[in-house]
Amino acid sequence: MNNAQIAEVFDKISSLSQLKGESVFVIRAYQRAAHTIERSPVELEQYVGEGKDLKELDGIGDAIAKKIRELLDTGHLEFYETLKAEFPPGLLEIMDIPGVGPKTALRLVDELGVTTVDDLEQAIEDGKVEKMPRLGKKAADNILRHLRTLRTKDRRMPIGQASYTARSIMDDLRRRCPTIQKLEYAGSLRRFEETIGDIDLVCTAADPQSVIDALASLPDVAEVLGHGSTKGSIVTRDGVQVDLRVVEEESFGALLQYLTGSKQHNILLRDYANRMGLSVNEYGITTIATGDTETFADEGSFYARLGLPHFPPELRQGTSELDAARRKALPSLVTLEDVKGDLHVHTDWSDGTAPVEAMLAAAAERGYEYIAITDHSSGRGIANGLSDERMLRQVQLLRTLDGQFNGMKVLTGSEVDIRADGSIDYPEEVLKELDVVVASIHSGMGQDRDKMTERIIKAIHNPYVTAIGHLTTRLLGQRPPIEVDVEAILQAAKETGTAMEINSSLERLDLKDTHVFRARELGVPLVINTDAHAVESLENTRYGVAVARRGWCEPQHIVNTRPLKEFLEFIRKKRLAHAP
Ligand code: DGT
Ligand code: CA
Ligand code: CA
Ligand code: ZN
Repeated sequence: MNNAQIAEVFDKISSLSQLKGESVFVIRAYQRAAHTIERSPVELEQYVGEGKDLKELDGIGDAIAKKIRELLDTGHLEFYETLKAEFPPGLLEIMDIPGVGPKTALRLVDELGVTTVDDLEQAIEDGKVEKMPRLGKKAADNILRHLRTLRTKDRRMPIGQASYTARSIMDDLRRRCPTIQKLEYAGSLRRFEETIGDIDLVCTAADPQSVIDALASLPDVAEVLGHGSTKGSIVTRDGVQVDLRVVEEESFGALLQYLTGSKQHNILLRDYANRMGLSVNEYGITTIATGDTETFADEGSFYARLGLPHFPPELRQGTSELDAARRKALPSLVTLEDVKGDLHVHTDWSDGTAPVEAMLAAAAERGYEYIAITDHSSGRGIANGLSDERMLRQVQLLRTLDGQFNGMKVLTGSEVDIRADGSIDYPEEVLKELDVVVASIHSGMGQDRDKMTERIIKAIHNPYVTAIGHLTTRLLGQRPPIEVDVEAILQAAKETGTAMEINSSLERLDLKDTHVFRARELGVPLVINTDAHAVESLENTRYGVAVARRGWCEPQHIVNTRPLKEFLEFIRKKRLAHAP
């Protein structure tokens, strides 16, 4: 079991305990455990495997540690199963809908007699939920919105989950099959789609059968769908399908290309090849006249045979990439190495887990030229946001730390809340001390589209705002995006010289690829930020880079690829033009 799954169990136990009328102490203890586990940068499985004591983790005592071990060993928790059995069927499923708390879920189950998400949808459509006291039309609409997101989540998983599963299966396979040479993921995961239907793996190995056998016998397998000599397919206990193909070294490139897709890209490629008298397939390229098939050990030579460049997987969307290649106009996409700094970083001054110094040291380690520390502003009480006075104290500290880490420039900053009326936290005398101001929405997400758009545009017009953070506030598979007029917002950003953030967190990926594509077309400045709350999360930049690549961005489209001096010019330009 991974941390997310374990955390979910404790989260559910906490909710059910609340319904049972357990003491606040008990409820909080489970909540705290869930929180710790969810945020732990290390998988508990690994932690226990290394012989470490779970009780060293914050909020984990004897009883909870024992439950975690039971979950890790058996995949089940007797205590939880017994607890669940005390409640009506369907309750957990309905509680699972984001925005529906345990008490509301229990009311819906009791008063409406609904036991499935489908029943509930029907009840909302029939107007039954809006008539319930203390719920009403707005709550009913919200539930419906969340419920529909949940539904799409059932079919496809967020890329974060797929990426975690793929990595852990690949590690397992490598451990079990020393004859594996190449092993890569293909499909939508390699193209970096934000949701993934299934995981496709391609590999070469001296002993192909051993790899297929290993896949079928992994501990996490719930069902084996296929088990041949070069192909295998399984479903994990989380319901994730994994397809694996083992292929000869000489054909690896052709198969990887085929399985990377997209289907639409492959179709365009097939038409293109046909016009050259060639046919492309998973085994290679066949000359139609003779029936001879050439094989390709790598993708580069496969594309080269068609007179085409090697398409970065993120561009293989089957849109205009082939036309662009023919016109020799494929972009030189931004890479991880191009990024020179991170402008959205939290520390333990607000809701991050590491001290300022640790975040700075890790950023310097990555070779950054600059970094901005941007803890939460005080409007966000729950995240331990910084009061005016604490903010100014942090500014003092950051100035003394500037240059102390490999000469890296330390910029002062804040992630300020955009309030419901579009104003931002902090008075001018605080704002003017900050080099970087990332303004984000964290509350009041139910505002209607016009009001929300106006609210964000007002923040964009604030001379102190450097960038808008995670524009749509979505959490993939958990929370739908807010409704806004993205086009109008991008226009305002362009006019004012305000950057739009590509938030690299795998949970967010916000802006999303299509927004980035449009922003780039319009000439809106973009920044790639991690929003790191822990040292390890500084790694996430690569995901933001992948989103930028899907939006056809080159380095010049991303402000934080610029060297320090140019970057400082950028962040000061807007302020000088507009600030009093
Ligand atoms: P997914 O799994 O729904 O997130 O998306 P993909 O792109 O990973 O699709 P999947 O797993 O069904 O197939 C993997 C790749 O195999 C796909 O991207 C392209 C290739 N492929 C699958 N079916 C076809 C097909 O009917 N025609 C062509 N040309 N390629 C196909
Ligand atoms: Ca797939
Ligand atoms: Ca597949
Ligand atoms: Zn943040």
